[in-house]
Amino acid sequence: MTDYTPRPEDKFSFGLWTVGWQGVDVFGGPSRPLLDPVAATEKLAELGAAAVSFHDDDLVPDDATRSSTLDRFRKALSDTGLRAEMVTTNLFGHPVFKEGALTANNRDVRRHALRKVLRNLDLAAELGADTFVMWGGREGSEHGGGKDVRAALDRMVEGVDTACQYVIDQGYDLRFAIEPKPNEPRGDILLPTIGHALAFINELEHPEMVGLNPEVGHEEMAGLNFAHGIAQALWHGKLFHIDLNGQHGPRFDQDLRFGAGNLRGAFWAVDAVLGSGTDLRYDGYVHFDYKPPRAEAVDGVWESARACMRNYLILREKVQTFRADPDVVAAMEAAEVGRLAEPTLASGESLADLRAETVDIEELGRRSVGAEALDQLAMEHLMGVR
Ligand SMILES: [Mn+2]
Repeated sequence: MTDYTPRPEDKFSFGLWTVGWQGVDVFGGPSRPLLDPVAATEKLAELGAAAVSFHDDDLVPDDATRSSTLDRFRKALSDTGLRAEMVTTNLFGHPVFKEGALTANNRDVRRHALRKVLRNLDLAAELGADTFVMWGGREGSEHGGGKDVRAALDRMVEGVDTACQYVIDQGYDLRFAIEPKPNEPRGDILLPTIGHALAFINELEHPEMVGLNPEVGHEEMAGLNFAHGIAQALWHGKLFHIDLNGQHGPRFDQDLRFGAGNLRGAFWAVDAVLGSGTDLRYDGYVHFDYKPPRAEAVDGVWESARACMRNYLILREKVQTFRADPDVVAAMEAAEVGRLAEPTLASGESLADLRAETVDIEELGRRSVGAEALDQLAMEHLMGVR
């Protein structure tokens, strides 16, 4: 048992736009004052974060203040010891992107989007970020006939390939991470899930440079299992980054603090991040992308940021205690969980041997699988009675 105080080695990271969200939603204007990115960085450091991330427009919204803001931000990073580990480009806020950015029907818009990405790659490299996230919030449509999906995917490939080639040519040490989302703000967004994005990467010129940045709420909005999704991304070697937050099932993007919403899903998400008992784990930054609820004042913003990290640390302890519990080890054994790692065919075994074997399928049909007993142990760890 610890006091769940975040440490630099926990590698917690926050988007500046998370704590900086002023509460503007479709029904109302800002409920909180503008937060200076430098003040946000200093406060996140005080709370125990190790890094921050940002969209170009969060940090440097205009050219007039760009250079002085960057000077202040670099000093804040150096004073606090925080890193800017991830950078992403806002290709959704300005009305110019209302019909898409890299996949807008209008070619001038696409060219502007690409220029904005290239400029931001220079900034990401200059600040020493490892990861460049691409979330195509406006890449989609509300209509059937208004968007040629095949051509849009061609333009998306062109955009990502161009960015990859630029990184290679400049000698930057950056990887790209695509962030899937099914809808919101567009009625339907391209690359809506982890699976769609994984398949898309295969069509790129440099697939080795491109992975995923899956977000809890985005997968759960589509009714999907986040832990399964990131386990598959890890299996493909594509979990380059992660966005943790909370969501209550398929509805609007709630962006709750991590652990709120689907707590059981959060338990299994942390288990998957830690490798689910295997060596295939995620060791990058534990990045939170959430929105402190609009009803909260500034004190509630910092409480929610603190809670994201605290909930992760509590769940990490719960998962580790669960995996180490001798009753769990026995229940896993009874459920034959480990046996799935055994190939179905023995080494050198012929298909004739396989086909010659007979089993009592009625007996196999009656066997105990023990999954409920195992799951109940997990629930009891999560509920704190074990
Ligand atoms: Mn996100």
